[in-house]
Amino acid sequence: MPTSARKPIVIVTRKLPDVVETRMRELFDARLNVDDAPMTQSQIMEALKIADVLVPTVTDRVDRAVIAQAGPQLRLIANFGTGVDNIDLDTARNRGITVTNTPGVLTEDTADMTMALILAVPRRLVEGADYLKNAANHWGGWSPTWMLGHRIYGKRLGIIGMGRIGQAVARRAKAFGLQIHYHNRRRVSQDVEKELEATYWESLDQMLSRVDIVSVNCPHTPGTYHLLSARRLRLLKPSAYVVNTSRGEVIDENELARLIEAGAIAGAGLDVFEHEPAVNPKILGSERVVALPHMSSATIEGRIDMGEKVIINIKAFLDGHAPPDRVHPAMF
Ligand code: 8YV
Repeated sequence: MPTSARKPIVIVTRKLPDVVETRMRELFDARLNVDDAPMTQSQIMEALKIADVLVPTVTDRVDRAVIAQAGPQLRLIANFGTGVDNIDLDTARNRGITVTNTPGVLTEDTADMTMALILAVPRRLVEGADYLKNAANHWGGWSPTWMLGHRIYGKRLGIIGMGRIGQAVARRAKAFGLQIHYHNRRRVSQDVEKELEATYWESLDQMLSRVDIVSVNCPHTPGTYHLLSARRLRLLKPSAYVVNTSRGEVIDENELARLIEAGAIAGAGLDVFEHEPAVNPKILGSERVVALPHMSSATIEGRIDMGEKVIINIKAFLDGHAPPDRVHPAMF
C-alpha cells in the first residue's frame, strides 16, 4: 500500500474514455495506455511489479503466471468489465489480492444488442442490407417470395442464465411477443417469473429441444465452459437459432459452425467467440450468421459508467472500505 506521501500507482491496460482517464489522473498516479495497444503477457507481468492497482479488461489474461510476478504492493485488480473470466480469481484470493468488476451498468446495452440479434438473424436483416448496398446485385424490386425469414412473434425463447442481463433480455423479448423459457442454476423469484411469464427448466437438455431461439446470458466459468457442448447443440431443432452475447467459451464454436453449415441449426447471432479475436472462418462465411466484434456493451454512456465504477471501487478500497463490486470466487 502506498504511503500517504505518494499517490497509488494505477496501471490501466487499455485506453478508456477521456473523462474517465482525466479523473483517474486527478486521483491516482495513473499510468494510461493512450495508444490502446493491447499489452503482452510480459508487459502485464512487468506492470504488476510496480502497480498498487491493476485495471485490466477482457483482452488481458491475468492468470496464475502473471499474478505470480506481482510485487507485494499489488492489492487490487479493478476489472473494467463485468465478466472476470480473464482473471484467475483463486490465485488472486490466495495472494490476498482483492478483485472488483463493473456489474449493472452494461445490462441494458447488452440486452439491447441481444434483442437486436434475436430480431436480425431470423429476419435476415444484415443479409438484406448487404444485398442492397452491393450495386452489382441490381435489385429488381419487391417480390412475394424473396428474402423470407421467420417470424419471432409467438416463438419460444430459451434464456440460459437468468441474471440481470438474462432478465433484461426477457423483458424485451416478452414485449416482442416471445414466450420466455429459462435455465438457471437457481430458479428466480416467483415475482420475476410472474412478471416475465417465464417457464423454468431445471433440465437444460429438455429446454434446448423445445425452444426456437436460445440466448446465452450466463457468465463464463469453469462450470459453464462448453455448456452448449456438441451433444447439447444437437438437441436443438433444425429450425432453431442461437444467440450469444456472453462469452464464446460457453459454446463449442466448432460444432456450432459445423451444425449451421450442415443445416442442422438454422443460424446464429454471435457477438463473442471462443478464441477472440480469431473467429471460425465457417462462421464468418455463413449467410446464416450475424457476427459482431464483441460490441454488445459498446456505448459511450456504458463505457463512462464502467469507468466510474472502476474509480469508485479503487477509491473505496484505497480509503479502507469494502469496494462495492468486490468479486468472490464463489459468486462464479
Ligand atoms: C466489456 C463484457 O466491454 O463486461 C463484460 O464482461 O463482456 C464487455 O461487454 C468488456 O468485458 C470490457 O472488459
